[in-house]
Amino acid sequence: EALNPQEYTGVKIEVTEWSPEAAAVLKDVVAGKKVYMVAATLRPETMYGQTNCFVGTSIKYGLFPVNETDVYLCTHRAARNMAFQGITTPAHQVNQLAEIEGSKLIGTKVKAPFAINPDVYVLPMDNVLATKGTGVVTSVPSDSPDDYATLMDLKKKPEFYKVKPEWVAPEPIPVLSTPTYGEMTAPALIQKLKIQSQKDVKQLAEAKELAYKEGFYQGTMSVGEFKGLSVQEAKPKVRGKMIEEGLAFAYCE
Ligand code: A2H
Repeated sequence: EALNPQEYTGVKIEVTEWSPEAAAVLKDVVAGKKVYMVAATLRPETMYGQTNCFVGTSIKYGLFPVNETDVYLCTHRAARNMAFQGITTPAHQVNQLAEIEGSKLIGTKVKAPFAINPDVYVLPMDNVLATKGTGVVTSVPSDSPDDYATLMDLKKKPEFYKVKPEWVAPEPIPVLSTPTYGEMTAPALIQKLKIQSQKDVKQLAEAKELAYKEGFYQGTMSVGEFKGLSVQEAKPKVRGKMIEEGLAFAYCE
């Protein structure tokens, strides 16, 4: 991977109401500031279909000032990369305001930019890697098999995962349509490959590959400003709009 840098879109998901556990740790530290959870995605064109924001419960997240008014929430590793990419100021400096465990963020209310239903919650996902992206994953269950499998688990066992049922979206939101799977690529593949839960990592890797190829090469947008355009054409356009509106930025690693 070191030889093949990945360009992500860092999506700014604004915190609108902390969970009680997060408020206890962070409220004073970020008083008067805007805090954004930053999710790294390779599929910016799917952001219309966000239904929640995932964190790893045992991952440690930091809060990092971007400028006078804004603060980013992500892993320290990602903040360091951002400081070296000129995303945060002063350049090359990582100034961590506070640290919080992912488990305490569960139930925090956030605003997902460009989402058709923007008011969503922070929920737990088992397979979030602390060593990739920002450690924050925005969930698009219509097009990401991992996201859909996790959503199924949370719906089936809310108590086990310590989430309130009302935090979990009842259904994925259609974003694009493909000839093979229609408007629900991820759910169709989950069914086809008989995936039971997020623990079926091997089949999920296969589903992810199939969903990505079908969506990218055969998909047509079914919602948003670029409705009717191919996914290939829409992808840079949606990304560009999000960046122009200050809702996202380029992030590499
Ligand atoms: B993608 P790659 Cl709709 N741990 O965004 C686990 N997964 C992570 C992560 C982390 N720390 N950081 C990012 N990701 C996910 C959207 C999406 C994504 C769709 C379909 C497929 C898809 C909505 N979730 O990814 O290993 C993020 O989920 C499959 C390629 O760098 C990010 O894009 O290739 C993707 O994995 C980056 O994975």
